[in-house]
Amino acid sequence: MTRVLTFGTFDLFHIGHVNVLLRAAALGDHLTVGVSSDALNFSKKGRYPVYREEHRMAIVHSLACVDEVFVEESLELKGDYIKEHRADVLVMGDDWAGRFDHYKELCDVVYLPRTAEVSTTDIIQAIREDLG
Ligand code: C2G
Repeated sequence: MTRVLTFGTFDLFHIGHVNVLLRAAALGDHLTVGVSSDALNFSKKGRYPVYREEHRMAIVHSLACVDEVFVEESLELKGDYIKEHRADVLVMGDDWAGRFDHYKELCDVVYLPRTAEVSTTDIIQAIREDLG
């Protein structure tokens, strides 16, 4: 059984998120998703996600291709998460290409191409412009 692990915020869940999760799931038999905490997002981006972490986790967990979810508390803990979840493959979008190559000691590391022309930031911007 091949266990796949991926991470993300998955705020304002959109088609790019669906695509990366379906492709991650297709690389193995079991998909675990680390959903980044509200606090981690605040420390990285200086703002909280629109949807709070319990809701983002519930949305991701509701997908048929996702077997397990947990809260990603820190970007630096990926090695621990890989071991804890016994991951054979770490999957990340190619916006992170090269950044996690050092985990190749622990498991395979695969970067998948992002879906073009959709992002949470653009959705927020479009809503602001429509309503502003
Ligand atoms: N994604 C994608 N195509 C898009 C947008 C996002 O393939 N158009 C992918 C990203 O590459 C990532 C996943 O969807 O693999 C989640 O994206 P984000 O929610 O933006 O996650 P991010 O904030 O980059 O994750 O340890 C990583 C952190 O959890 C941060």
